[in-house]
Amino acid sequence: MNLNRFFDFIKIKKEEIESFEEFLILSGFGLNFSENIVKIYKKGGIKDVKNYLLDILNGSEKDLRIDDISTYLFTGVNGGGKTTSIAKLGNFFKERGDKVLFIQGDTFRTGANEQLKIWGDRTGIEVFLGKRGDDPGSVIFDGLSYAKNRGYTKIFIDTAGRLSSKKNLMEELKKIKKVIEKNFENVTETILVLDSTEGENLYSQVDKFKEAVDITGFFITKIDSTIKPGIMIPIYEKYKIPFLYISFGEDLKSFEKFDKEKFVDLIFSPF
Ligand SMILES: Nc1nc2c(ncn2[C@@H]2O[C@H](COP(=O)(O)OP(=O)(O)OP(=O)(O)O)[C@@H](O)[C@H]2O)c(=O)[nH]1
Ligand SMILES: [Mg+2]
Repeated sequence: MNLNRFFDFIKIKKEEIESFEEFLILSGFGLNFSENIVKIYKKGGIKDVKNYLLDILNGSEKDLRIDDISTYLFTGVNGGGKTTSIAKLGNFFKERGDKVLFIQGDTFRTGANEQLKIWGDRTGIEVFLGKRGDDPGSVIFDGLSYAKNRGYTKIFIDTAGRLSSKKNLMEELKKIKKVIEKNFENVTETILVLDSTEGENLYSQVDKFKEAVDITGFFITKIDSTIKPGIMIPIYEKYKIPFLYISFGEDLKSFEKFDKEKFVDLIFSPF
């Protein structure tokens, strides 16, 4: 469906209600949610729809928590954008003058160390690496000890991408968080990266990751590559886990704080 056409339709043509519903479903809202929105649209038009969505998103904006020594644990499925998001946020703090360290807890994937190292070189951020095949918990333990001894204040911990259906990998993640919290301060934020191109798969991802490690915030990625941004709204309605950031490209600057008004506008804008 051509979204520009939908945009004309916003200027109200009643007979196009059906394509409005189709647009909503294609935008990731899901069937029930879309039907409900259509009802609201019929009563009051697009302005009411936007207000309805904004109401649902009450409380969805969250500032990243900052402690004296902050540790940010990034989790998510394979290829969702964990490492890139760490690079972006780390670079933001580095430019602000903070002492930033990246720790590579992905000891599994070939090239994981090299990839984080490249981001480290590009941003001037130090990277703590283990060896491929090492236990991720012990690499992270060593990395955090290293950080503590050298006065790092913003520590980003990367983890291997894992399918949420793989029970042993979810157990590994649990263990990683336990190792950190037993030996150091509590993790400041446990962030789940939500690849917005994943659509309805995101439900089972959130279910499994939050069960394993109690997610404190989402980092939305690839909003530039999806036609389904709407999914984030029922996701918030269901889980009430706030959104920290949203990213819209591969380079270091392509991200910003999540803003619910901007987000709702984005859903209803042509691209
Ligand atoms: N278009 C677009 N691409 C993105 C965005 N964020 C990340 N990517 C790309 O997505 C791909 C995967 O990103 P990574 O950061 O390597 O993902 P990951 O979750 O660390 O992947 P694994 O460690 O293999 O699980 C890369 O090609 C990134 O450049 C985004 O916001 N928009
Ligand atoms: Mg990665």
